[in-house]
Amino acid sequence: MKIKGIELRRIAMPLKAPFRTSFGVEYARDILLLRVEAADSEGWGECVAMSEPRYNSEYVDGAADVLRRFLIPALPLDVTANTVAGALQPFKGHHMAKAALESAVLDAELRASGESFASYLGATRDRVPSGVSVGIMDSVPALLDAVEGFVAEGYVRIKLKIAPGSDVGPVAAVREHFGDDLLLQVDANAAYTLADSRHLERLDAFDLLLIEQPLADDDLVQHAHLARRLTTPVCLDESIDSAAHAAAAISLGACSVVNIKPGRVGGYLEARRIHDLCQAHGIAVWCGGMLETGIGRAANVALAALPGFTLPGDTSASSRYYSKDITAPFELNDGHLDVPRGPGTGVEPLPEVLAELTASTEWITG
Ligand code: NPQ
Ligand code: MG
Repeated sequence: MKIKGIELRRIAMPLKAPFRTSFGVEYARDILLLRVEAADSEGWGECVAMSEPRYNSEYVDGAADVLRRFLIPALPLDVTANTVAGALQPFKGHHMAKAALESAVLDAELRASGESFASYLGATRDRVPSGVSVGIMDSVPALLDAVEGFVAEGYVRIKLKIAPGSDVGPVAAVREHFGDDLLLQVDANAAYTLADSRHLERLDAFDLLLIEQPLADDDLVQHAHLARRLTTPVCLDESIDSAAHAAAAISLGACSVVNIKPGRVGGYLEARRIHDLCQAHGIAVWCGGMLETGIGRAANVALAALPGFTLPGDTSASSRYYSKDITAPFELNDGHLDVPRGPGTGVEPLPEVLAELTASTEWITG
């Protein structure tokens, strides 16, 4: 596929409500979109980096910079999605920037051939169960209200963000209020240390599906120690940057579940390799989320339809975060999202909405 040029577009998406985690609170999303213009198709990719490097080391200005200075110029003029990662390999890190570029190329390629992301990746289902991530709230009543609303909407699994000082209490209250049938899990975003093991053991009383990323990103060995002490399964998010990290974590016994985020691992092709590896080792996977617009969400839903994704993902409806999405909104249907089946991601930005939210655009030719 011959590439004519690539557009970098920054959009500002206000969040419906502030989203608080152990690393901070977000009020809006500052998102970098890529549009690859090829000879006879175009493709879109979404960069999931945050505006500040709080979730991981990437941030959106940094992603735009590395894309324009190094990654885009390194692409051969004639490229296929399969060869993108190899062409970008001389440049270390920057997985979210690389993932956005590979996704846009893959979208353009699949649109040209008429195949969907779902079909290309090997999806085996036509809808996926939808979970929701609930931010840290100011009070337990506010948290119960929020969870009540999501349960009423049909979300099949609730994930509570936790942090030291806001963990056992809120989790106990939610379990008590909603009963034993609620699928419930927690995400600490690396806020604890191994010295908190005894405290984290208290979460074992609440029959959680898993505890996500309790310890620091590079604490693989410490996660293995913690996993041996908890009955709650340990799931890794930030620690898993690649299939190689996943293999190391599995081999160490650092986790029994993996949260797969295509941005974090450098793209949908690496995401699929992690899926395959985990499936071969009996490690459950689920699809994480980074508050994507409809562009990133569509591709995530396609990935989540692969057979090894045996737990509900953070693949929520568009309305979880946004009153107006840039694509036709993803909507819950009996707690599920339909897997798009059109060419590429199967969704396109709505031109008027996109124009309204655009802060800047930049056109880059090889
Ligand atoms: C996680 N996501 O699983 C992340 C973390 C996260 C859905 O819980 C702005 C942009 C705010 C990305 C907050 C969910 C964010 C963000 C949290 C990602 O760890
Ligand atoms: Mg997480």
